[in-house]
Amino acid sequence: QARGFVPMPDEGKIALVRIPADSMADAELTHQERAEIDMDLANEQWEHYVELLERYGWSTREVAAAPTMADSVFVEDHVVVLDGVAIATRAGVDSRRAELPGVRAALELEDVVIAELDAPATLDGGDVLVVDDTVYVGASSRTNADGIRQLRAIAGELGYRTVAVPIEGALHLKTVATALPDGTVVAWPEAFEGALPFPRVIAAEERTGASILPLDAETVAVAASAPKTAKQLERLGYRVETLDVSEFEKAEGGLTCLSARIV
Ligand code: CIR
Repeated sequence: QARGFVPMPDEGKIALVRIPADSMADAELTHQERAEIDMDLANEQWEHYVELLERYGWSTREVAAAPTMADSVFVEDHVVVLDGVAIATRAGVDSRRAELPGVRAALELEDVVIAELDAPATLDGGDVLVVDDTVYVGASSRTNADGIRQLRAIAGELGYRTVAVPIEGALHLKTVATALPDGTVVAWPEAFEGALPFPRVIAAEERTGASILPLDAETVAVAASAPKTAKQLERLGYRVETLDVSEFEKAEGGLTCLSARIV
């Protein structure tokens, strides 16, 4: 029995965030060339991001700053939440594993059950997209077969089915596919081998437009780098908030990875 789409309640939404590291210029890069990051601008963009979440009813919780951990702003990669169970992941690059204890400490303050993935599993939260009762997991350079197997076991106990999705030329599944509040997936088809696995899907007009962040049942945040996709989603009837995340895009991150939405 599919659980069907339940609109996000406006009360009680919690998102973990972590202030950008001063060392973000040293962020991991996989598919991109290094470009100079303006840290003042990055901090300003991050403040706007947090303000927007709060404007749409999210309570934000700050994970303790980690100034020497270049990628620590991308909290989403360390936790996958399914039905009140927060699964602490095991990051796909060694350089990012030290980010987890801070995220875990923040999770322990919340009303969630904590589960974890064990070695040799690797999985980044950016690879996990939940739509209705299906967990799509990117089989990326960060998420290995054991990570998918362990996630499938936990998700199965909670009543979800898990679908592994090979992706190419993109860091994470959610770099190239995210879901609108009604469960329709917005995707960048070129990053997928063969047919897209999602039952309801539209193609984003720009690549960065495939990484959207639902704010409430009527509103989505879209990166300022994807103006055509913003228009496309407005035509579908959504209110669109655009956010400039240029400095995070230089670190190969996008809108979703800047927070972990845990409730
Ligand atoms: C990394 O390579 O891990 C970071 N530079 C970017 C992580 C982006 N995370 C995400 O999209 N969930």
